[in-house]
Amino acid sequence: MSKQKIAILGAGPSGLAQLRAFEAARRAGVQNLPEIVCFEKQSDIGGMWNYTWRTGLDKNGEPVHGSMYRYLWSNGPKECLEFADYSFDEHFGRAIPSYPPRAVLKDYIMGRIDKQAISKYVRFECPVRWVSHDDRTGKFTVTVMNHKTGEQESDEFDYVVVATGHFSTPNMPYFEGVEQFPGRVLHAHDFRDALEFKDKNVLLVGASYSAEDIGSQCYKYGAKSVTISYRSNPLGFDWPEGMEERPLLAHFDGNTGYFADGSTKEFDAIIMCTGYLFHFPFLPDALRLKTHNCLYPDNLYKGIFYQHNPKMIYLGMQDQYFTFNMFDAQAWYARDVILGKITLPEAEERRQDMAHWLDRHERLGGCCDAIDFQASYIRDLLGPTDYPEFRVEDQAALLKEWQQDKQAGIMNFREQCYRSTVTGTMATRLPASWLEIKDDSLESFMSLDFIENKRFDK
Ligand code: FAD
Ligand code: NA7
Repeated sequence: MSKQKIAILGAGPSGLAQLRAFEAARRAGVQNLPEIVCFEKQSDIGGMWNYTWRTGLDKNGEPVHGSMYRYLWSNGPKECLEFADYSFDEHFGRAIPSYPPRAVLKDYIMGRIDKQAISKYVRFECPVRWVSHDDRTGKFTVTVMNHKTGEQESDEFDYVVVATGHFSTPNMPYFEGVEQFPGRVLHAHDFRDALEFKDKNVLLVGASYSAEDIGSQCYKYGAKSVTISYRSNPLGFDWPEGMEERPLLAHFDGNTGYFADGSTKEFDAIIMCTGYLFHFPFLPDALRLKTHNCLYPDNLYKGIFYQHNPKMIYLGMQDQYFTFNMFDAQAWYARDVILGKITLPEAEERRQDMAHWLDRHERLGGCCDAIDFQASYIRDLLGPTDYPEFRVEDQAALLKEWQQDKQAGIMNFREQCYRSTVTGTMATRLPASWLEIKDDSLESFMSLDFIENKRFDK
């Protein structure tokens, strides 16, 4: 029998999790592993965690994937994204604080990957152009643009794993008068450096993670004022002086914004923190996941297998409280289905399973409920695979503490410390406040004198 072939689209944390899952099987002595090709648009692995100064198009004329910005620090405790098979202790050799900057987290993600071992699977600068499925042969054809050779290439595969992320294509609303606004209007996707907004009156539209974090960044790096405009609910934090929330923007007149409560304010810049579109321009209707950002997209059995063609596998398509270890749980499960260790039930049974989760999803109350929901989703995946235990329910408890810590102080929650559920190590403390530490490079962060946390255990 010829070897099965798998295409992994994207080498961010989700695609890397899939590569790692097969690598773990290889190390465990599993024979006849499938042939794997991972197609990556960028010239390196790491996905969203690759900071790029570019906006718009990349050097090959492809849409820039990156939405991360300078000075970005983890927005949740690192203890809730720790890989179960590669701890922070193993990587850094000592305890570090719970909220590292982007470069530190990227270093950790990269540390698990044996670059030499995986480089033989990853084809860089190869954006996927199209995927089709032949119902007669049961095979997929994946067509990519190989920017290194300047040629388009096609190959056949038995499975396709879509790991292209979903925080890259801006959802950009229109507000009347915005075309006459005299200052800069950008989406969070194109935000790079908070210093650009020093001494400026900045308006952020949207009331979720991007608004909260970009707003805090702008405050930290000297914006004159930060106004966050919400559509449904305010973020509701106790903002420092100079930051405020207002209801939805109605329209602009020149540089004046008019809000739903009748209030007005003048602005120098507008940042649309209005979320992202699920965008798969390389997929035909029959294979394409259609959803908005939520914890349980419909038509994905186990949150992974596309109902209409379960050999079409999606990783990381959920809204995320959990990230890296959830992608791992998904990748290990997908691997075991591909290897035939787990048998997928028939379509009707898959539909019933999804209906159960969708019903629970529909009835979710607040964020604690949502955290428990995602934890039990992960627990459901962990059961049948050999992914190491990481006490996901204890991590859910930490995520609830994180929520409370943010309520207690949106500008200093990153000074809190949590205990690893993987190693039991207590995080060290930052030697100064988050607002004071402005250099976020790996070298600078790792040279800080972290404070041992023997007595302080939340
Ligand atoms: P991505 O990281 O987006 O990777 C997808 C990969 O697919 C990319 O390498 C991309 O180049 C590639 N790709 C896309 N299209 C194609 C194509 N057509 N062909 C080939 N390759 C393609 N998570 C946290 O845990 N903590 C945080 O603090 C945090 N902060 C965040 C801040 C921002 C601003 C954003 C946008 C996200 C943040 N996240 C955070 C979530 C983050 O998205 C995940 O941590 C993680 O990067 C998702 O991994 P992924 O592999 O699913 O997607
Ligand atoms: P999210 O979490 O999807 O949130 C999008 C926000 O944008 C949300 O508050 C929406 O309001 C708001 N929104 C969307 N459309 C509009 C319009 N038309 N007008 C006003 N407000 C709007 O995206 P984020 O970018 O914050 O976070 C995504 C990831 O990036 C996250 O994982 C982070 O780690 C970084 P709603 O509440 O729906 O009314």
